[in-house]
Amino acid sequence: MAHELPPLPYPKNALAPHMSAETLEFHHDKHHQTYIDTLNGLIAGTPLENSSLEDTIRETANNASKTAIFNNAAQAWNHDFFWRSMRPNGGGAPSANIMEHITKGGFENFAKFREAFINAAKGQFGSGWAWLVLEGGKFKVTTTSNADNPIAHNVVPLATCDVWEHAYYIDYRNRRADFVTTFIDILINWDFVAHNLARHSANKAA
Ligand code: MN3
Repeated sequence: MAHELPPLPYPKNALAPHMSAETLEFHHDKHHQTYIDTLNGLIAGTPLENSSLEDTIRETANNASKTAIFNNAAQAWNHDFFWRSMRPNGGGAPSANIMEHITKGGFENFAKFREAFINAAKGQFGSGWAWLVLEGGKFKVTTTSNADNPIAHNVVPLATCDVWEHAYYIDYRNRRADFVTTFIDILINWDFVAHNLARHSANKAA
């Protein structure tokens, strides 16, 4: 079964003006679609043809002969996760449960966490992703380069912000700092973070 482009979880104009319909048209319909199409071409007729994206990522990570498959599978997965990491009227203060995880993760308060996320996203040199992850049971802010993602490192992703230039160039030009600040203040979907946290806890208990 070939992979298919998952639809956006909201209409294309739902995040405007913070992320325009034009950005989503290019980023979802063209960039994300291309990763899916390229991946399907690379795995056609191979044993990976029927694997989930997550399994494909785990099976091809750190395998130099499978770099192209890894890159396209990880980018396909990362983008779907990124769309769901945002929502219309997102941002704001997270729930008490998430706040507790933030302070347990060693962040003094929400402002310090916010600053750490913005600095990490700003500091990722070149293309990549900024992540909120659960590592060793604790919230942590990390970045990855190019297509790399936490799944390849057995870390639990909770939310991500795409910091490839194509994610912000139409709306913010070169101003990555403004884009990532908008992401954490206005776009992030804290319910999705809570959902990923609950899913991880349920898996661990099972
Ligand atoms: Mn992208």
